[in-house]
Amino acid sequence: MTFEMPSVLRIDARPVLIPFRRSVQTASFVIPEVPLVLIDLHTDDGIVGRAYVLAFAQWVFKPLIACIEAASEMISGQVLAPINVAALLRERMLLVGNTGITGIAIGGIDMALWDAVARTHNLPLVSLLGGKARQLPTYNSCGLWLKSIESLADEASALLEEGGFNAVKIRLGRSSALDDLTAVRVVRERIGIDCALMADFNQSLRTGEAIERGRMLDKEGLTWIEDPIAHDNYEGHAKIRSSLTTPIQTGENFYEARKLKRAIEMGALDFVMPDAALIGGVTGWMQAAAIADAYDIPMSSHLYPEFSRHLLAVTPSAHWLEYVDWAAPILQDPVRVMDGRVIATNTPGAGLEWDEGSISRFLA
Ligand code: SMN
Ligand code: MG
Repeated sequence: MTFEMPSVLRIDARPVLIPFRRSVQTASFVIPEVPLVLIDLHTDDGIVGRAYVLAFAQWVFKPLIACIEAASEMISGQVLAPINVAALLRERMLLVGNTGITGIAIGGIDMALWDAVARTHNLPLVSLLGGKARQLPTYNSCGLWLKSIESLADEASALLEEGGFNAVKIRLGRSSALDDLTAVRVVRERIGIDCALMADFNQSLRTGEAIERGRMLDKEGLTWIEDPIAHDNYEGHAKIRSSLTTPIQTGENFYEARKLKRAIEMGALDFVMPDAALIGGVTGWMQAAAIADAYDIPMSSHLYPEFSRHLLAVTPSAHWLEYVDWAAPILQDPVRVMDGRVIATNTPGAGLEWDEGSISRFLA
């Protein structure tokens, strides 16, 4: 018996703007509503691979969709082979660059390609990748934004209750370092010592300041300090890391696995948390997972819980899954968290089925 893979016909991209339950406010950016671009990759045997990407801001819709549509023309007629198609796209976009909007487009298309391959073989993505679904430790990242300190304790309790979580992430980088310390203590007092507490500065500090603030926080039992300074300042990360005992987490801005290797070699991080889209989709994630494994670096996910539940299950040094519910309103079967754990779906693909009724309401 022979098997012939289908070919790519075209990619459709649609913008949606979904309200947040708690809108994103960090020390370096604000996102008032969730701007997603939905990707439908059609094959010539009728299978549709699906993924969405976060556009970060509404103005990004136009150039991102233009980029996905250009990519659609570049790969139309190609056999459904994500590794080869991703290489082709990278080659065609080499001179423009593979970061930023083009990087998001390449990653999103790669995810949709893998979803289509898994659907073609009638397998959940985790099985296609050779793994088995398992319960993944998950933290709730849907709140504790840079808001008034008075609201944090109650919000922390609410976040834990939402899915039986025992881990949450707080955002830091207030103008006063003491206020950050107070915010962490207020949340810790409420959640107790047995709950994991992650802290994200969203790249808002300079190296010296990060060392000072890091030292103030070093005895607070944080699981990690994330992105204290500009994401590509590896020298600075290394200095901070050697001055603190709290592990340094970074990587949500890595646009290819090679950046991880370089950051590790420069001593910039203890933990890494690639973003499934930015790192280059499933293809880029698997390359990053191999590097993290080789250097024994615990690897968590950034956003995209729908794909990440499959990917972390085949990541040798898997650490934490970041849970956000931002795409839930447009999905027929949103990610389910039970006892603070998430498990890969057992339907074909990554488990994304659009709720077309809600999509028509949120179409931008
Ligand atoms: C973050 C990144 C991008 C959008 C929203 C929030 C944040 C995280 O850095 O790690 O969740
Ligand atoms: Mg972050």
